[in-house]
Amino acid sequence: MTCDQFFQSLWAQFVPVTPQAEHIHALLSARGDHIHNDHVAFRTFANSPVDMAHLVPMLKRLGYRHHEDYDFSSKHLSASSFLHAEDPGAPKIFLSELHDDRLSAQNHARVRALVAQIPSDFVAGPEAFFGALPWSPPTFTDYQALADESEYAGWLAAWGLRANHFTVDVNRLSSLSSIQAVNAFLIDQGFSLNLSGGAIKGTPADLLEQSSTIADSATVSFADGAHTVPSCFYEFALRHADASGNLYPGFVAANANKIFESTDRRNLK
Ligand code: OOG
Ligand code: NI
Repeated sequence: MTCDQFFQSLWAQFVPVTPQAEHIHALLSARGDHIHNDHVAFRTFANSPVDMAHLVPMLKRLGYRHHEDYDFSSKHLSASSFLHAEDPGAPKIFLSELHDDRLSAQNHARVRALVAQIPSDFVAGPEAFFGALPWSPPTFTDYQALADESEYAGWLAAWGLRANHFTVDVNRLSSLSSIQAVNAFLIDQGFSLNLSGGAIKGTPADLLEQSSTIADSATVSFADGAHTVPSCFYEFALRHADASGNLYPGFVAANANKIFESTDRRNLK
């Protein structure tokens, strides 16, 4: 699988549960813009057959190398970023994992019951990121109990490994040149922004300014019936040049900490 095919497949799984993404694309295209993807993000469970240690070799196979690590202790998450080793224009990848052993005993047990179902060879290729749920769907009660303590845990139990957002590379837009302008455009078009920590995450001094929409909602088949829950969202990133004139390639933990909340149920439209 080539890197292009990988992102095409991710997009094909993302759009049906994130109709706003196609809508935003159409609106920007109509203004003459070409959309480039800055990055995608994946979520997973630590200490499992789908943990970062199992997934990173698949990213390497696609040509990626590890860049940096990030820590989100209040959310019991850790994460790493990956850059393409040869193609600086390729999308970046943000991969995080939940340390469920730091949740309550009940929710730790709920996660372990899901993890126990994952075939040991589930991660055999980059297809592992294509949204096939590695466990049977949880009950809605378990989903809610997980999400009450960790929105991330609930989301991951329901959705599995898939691109939870794509990101418009604002540096490469021609019709909008600041995050302020992007946000004004989105609000004008009726989209809801994730306002956690403010509509704009980061400053020029951080070398990365970001904003994101509130996730769409979609119907998930839980073990005991279908329910509408937050699905996936869209992000916008403007990168600034560092002292040597290179665009900052990493992520900013304080920004990311707020972007995670784009899929919180309290924001459900
Ligand atoms: C990832 C949140 C972090 C960024 O650009 O900092 C992020 C997630 O929601 O899984 O996307
Ligand atoms: Ni992101």
